[in-house]
Amino acid sequence: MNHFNRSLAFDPKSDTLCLAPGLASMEEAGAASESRIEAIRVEKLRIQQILEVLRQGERFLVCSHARPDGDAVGSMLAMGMLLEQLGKRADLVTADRIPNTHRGLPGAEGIRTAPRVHGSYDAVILLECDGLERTRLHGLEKFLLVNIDHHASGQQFGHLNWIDRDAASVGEMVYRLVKAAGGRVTPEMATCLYTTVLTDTGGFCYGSTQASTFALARELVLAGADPIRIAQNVYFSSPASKLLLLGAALGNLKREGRLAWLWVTQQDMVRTCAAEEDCEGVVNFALAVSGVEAAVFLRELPERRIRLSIRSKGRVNVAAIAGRLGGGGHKSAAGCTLEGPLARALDEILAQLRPSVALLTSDEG
Ligand SMILES: [Mn+2]
Repeated sequence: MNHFNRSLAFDPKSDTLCLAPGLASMEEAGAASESRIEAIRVEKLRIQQILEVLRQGERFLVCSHARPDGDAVGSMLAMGMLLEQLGKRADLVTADRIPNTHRGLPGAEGIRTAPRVHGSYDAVILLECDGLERTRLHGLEKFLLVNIDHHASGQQFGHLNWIDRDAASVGEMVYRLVKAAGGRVTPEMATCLYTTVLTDTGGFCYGSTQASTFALARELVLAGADPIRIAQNVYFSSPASKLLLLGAALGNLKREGRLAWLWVTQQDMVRTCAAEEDCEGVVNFALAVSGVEAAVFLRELPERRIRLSIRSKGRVNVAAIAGRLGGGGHKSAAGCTLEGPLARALDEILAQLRPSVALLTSDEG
């Protein structure tokens, strides 16, 4: 039995009572329940429309954002496997190489890295992109675009758009697509999809972690994903350069009330022989400080611009803040790129964050 399919498990009465205890009146409860029913209706429609595109076409391009993370790589691979099961041809392309951590995923060797897309496709499946430019791939504009995303900053930029901001990962959405298509979740596919959930929830710590996330994890483990091997691969397989870089960043840790930040210079990157992917997760060490509600990791890029990773424990909407600075992301995990030098970028982000944390009342949370 599939414990995960939310539309099958949906019961309007129990849903209203369990998920919306703070509602003031029956009218509000009714409205919440109606919007939920509407959301499920739209999702069913989107899934059917996407499956129709997949069934009608022959050749597909599957891509995700530049600097691909676990969700990008895992959901691309699973989508490729679904297309293969449907008897279709799928090319998997990203602008940047697959990080070491995820290079061992089943089928990862088949992902091509290229700045431009050639060839003809019946559709392009874009996973985890809140805009075409996130792919940093050229040549996509002319194709039929299918956009599958779960970012708070998700945009209706495709011809077909399926955006579920409550999904723990885009991999979770691909899983729903596989089930709706009557596809088989193979051990290889389960491994890829479990990786998307584990990495996008930071090990079931944040993001959209909820009961259905564990139901999905359970389904994937039953389908053959090995949770211990995947966790070891994600958390205990770091190159030494990553930990040396973390040391440099921790040496720069600063705290101001509910804010904390740390940074690395380009010189730190060179000295520790760190790659871009070694910066992944560094920001969480600033967020780990007790009482801190929002944290920033700043990294000086080779051309002096500054890359920012912004995180919150859930009470500060960092997607909105990143959005104002030209970036985007999720409510509690977002990013943007600012002009240097480092001190100027730090001033700019602190000017945005200070009023947000000042709004938090001390008795809350
Ligand atoms: Mn994601």
